[in-house]
Amino acid sequence: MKFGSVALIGKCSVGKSTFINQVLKVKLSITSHKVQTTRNLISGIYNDDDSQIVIYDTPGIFKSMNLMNEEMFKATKRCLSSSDLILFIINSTDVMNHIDESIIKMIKNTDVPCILVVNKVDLITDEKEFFERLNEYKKLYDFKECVAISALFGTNVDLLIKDIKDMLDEGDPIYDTELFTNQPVRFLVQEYVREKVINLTHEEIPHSITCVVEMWEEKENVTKICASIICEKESQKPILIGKGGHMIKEIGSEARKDIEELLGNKVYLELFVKVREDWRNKKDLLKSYGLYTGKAKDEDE
Ligand SMILES: Nc1nc2c(ncn2[C@@H]2O[C@H](COP(=O)(O)OP(=O)(O)O)[C@@H](O)[C@H]2O)c(=O)[nH]1
Ligand SMILES: [Mg+2]
Repeated sequence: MKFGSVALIGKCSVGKSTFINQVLKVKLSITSHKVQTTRNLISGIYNDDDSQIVIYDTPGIFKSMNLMNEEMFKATKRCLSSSDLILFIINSTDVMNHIDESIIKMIKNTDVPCILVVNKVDLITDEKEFFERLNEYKKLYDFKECVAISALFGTNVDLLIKDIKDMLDEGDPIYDTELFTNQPVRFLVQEYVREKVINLTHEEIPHSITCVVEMWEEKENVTKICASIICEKESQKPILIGKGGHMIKEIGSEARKDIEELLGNKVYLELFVKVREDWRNKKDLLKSYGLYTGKAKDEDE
């Protein structure tokens, strides 16, 4: 039996969350074409007959550093050094830039072996150019392995899993093999709502909100959930509610479909919008939203 943990790292939108969902065959990590969707370290658990692999989807690296982003960055660093294997995911059509270079630096700072995963191979049009771009990465670091996949379509994902298993040590599972995550269901529900907001709104809204489940009640044949969408300015409230409540209704009905699929039960979802001024810079609020661990303080400073 193989057991180990694997951390995913890579620029925004390379397909880390799509990969974890493809491996687990469930929607664990929310995805969007907009940058900076993943905020927490999300761990998924892959189980098969001869292995258990804990996969961490990291939030990655950011340009702007508010308190929330700083926390996410530190959590990412901790996660990389404490895992057994790192998957550095790149997009086959991207050109290497300074963010990739800083990621490679982070990888070098750990003693953890790393596989270079080239995602979105379905988008390659010019192979020669592709191999040239790939060489730029390979020059900077001696990756244990390089695997080309399409996380969206599932191409070569099984091959990659096999490579991962080959590189992990023998060990017994530590989680129940029926589980696909150690995240509470409540967290997933909050994330589903947040995904709908990200996909339905524009500009600063996607980054300025978070979602909190306030009430959860199991009734006969239906799960009743009340949740708040927290925004950071009074002016964002009418955007989230929309004309005649149109936006909040659409967010709610889209999220409800996903939650029903997750729970396998009928769901009644009620959403509210609340304003918490500048919440992304307030430690207490970040803590209560599960976005601040406080651990970072003692290590890196
Ligand atoms: N064409 C294509 N698109 C992909 C693939 N993997 C992910 N995407 C898309 O890329 C976008 C970003 O994916 P996401 O998983 O959120 O990226 P993350 O920021 O690295 O977690 C989404 O719109 C995905 O549907 C792939 O293999 N092929
Ligand atoms: Mg993501």
